[in-house]
Amino acid sequence: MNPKARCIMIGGFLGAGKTTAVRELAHHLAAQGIRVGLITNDQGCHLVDTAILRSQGFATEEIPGGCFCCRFNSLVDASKKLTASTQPEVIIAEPVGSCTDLVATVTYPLRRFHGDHFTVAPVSVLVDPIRALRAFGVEKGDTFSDKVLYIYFKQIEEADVVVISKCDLLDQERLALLREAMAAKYRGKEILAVSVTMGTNLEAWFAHITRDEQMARTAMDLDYQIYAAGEALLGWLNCTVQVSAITPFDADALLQRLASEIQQRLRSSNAQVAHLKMALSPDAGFGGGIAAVNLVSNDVVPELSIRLEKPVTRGQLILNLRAEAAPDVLGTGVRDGLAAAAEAFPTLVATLDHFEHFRPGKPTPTHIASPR
Ligand SMILES: Nc1nc2c(ncn2[C@@H]2O[C@H](COP(=O)(O)OP(=O)(O)OP(=O)(O)O)[C@@H](O)[C@H]2O)c(=O)[nH]1
Ligand SMILES: [Mg+2]
Repeated sequence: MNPKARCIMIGGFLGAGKTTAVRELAHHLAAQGIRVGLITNDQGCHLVDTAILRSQGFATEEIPGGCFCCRFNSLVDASKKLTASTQPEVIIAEPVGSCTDLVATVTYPLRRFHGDHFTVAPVSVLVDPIRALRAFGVEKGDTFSDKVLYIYFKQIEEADVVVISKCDLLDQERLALLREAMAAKYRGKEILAVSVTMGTNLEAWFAHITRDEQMARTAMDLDYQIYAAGEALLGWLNCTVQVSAITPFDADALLQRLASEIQQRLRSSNAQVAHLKMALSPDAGFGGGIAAVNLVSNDVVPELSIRLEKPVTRGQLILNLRAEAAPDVLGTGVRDGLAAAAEAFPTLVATLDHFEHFRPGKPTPTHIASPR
């Protein structure tokens, strides 16, 4: 048996489908009897992704309070913690979706300084196809400002393998146009198109990242001033809400209603949503399971990605919102949206618990190294 754990990094912009893919890959490996450990990451704390992955029964460590590059030592510590608890043969790590320069600041130092403990897989960067059609100028529609798009395009540039996710959302013609635009900007780059929810083309991608090693290459040029300015345009909000009711309520319906209420308010404030995600876990005594809802842009209907399908009387809701907007705008949208949604459920009491909203700080990586 190989004593080294394989570290698989699945990156990509906010809402690209990383957690959904991590979940699927983890199940795929577990089904073959391979021990898996997961690591989530965020600028704040109280993460929907962690709640979702833990609800699937996977050993999951989270690194809050900064991206992997700025919290490199925490990433190594989290991996060691997983090793001590579950001895995973594969560790799948999901970096925060506003992070780039992962190869120079994370995978290269991981190989160089911790190569005795880890092998490093090619880095995948997931790309939401609807967002990409707009960002690459193939189709018209809402997108982010140039400095945010700078991060978006740099993420794709540093990918070992670019993965167009959610390909079920496009017909062949639009997918071909997107591939053409991407291939023109990133010549020679390996581009796959997959759908995790439909199970399309996953085998080739999973085989690549579970078998091959990351190839050494020169570091990507990155202007940290523009990167920091792009991150600073994003508003971040993480909160937890205690919900309880005398009359049992439908958790799925509550999440959908809340997402719509917040969406309406953000839209009227011109906030460009990158990802609004929520998870509701019923308190112990009501069985396992979790409900989750996602919204990845202003002009789609919120998607109930995990259904609970049973009435709840008490539980904890985690809400994570990232948008191009001032944090105060997000704060008002969430507070007012929560009050409006709660009113629609008789006897429901929703109490805000943890609440943080901010703009991500300037990225200051632990290691800045030149991969060779
Ligand atoms: N149609 C479709 N939707 C998908 C697919 N994969 C993921 N999604 C949806 O995309 C949304 C975002 O998915 P996540 O996996 O949470 O995205 P993420 O990249 O982890 O998001 P952040 O961690 O916030 O950056 C959810 O509504 C998912 O259900 C897919 O293959 N097809
Ligand atoms: Mg995620």
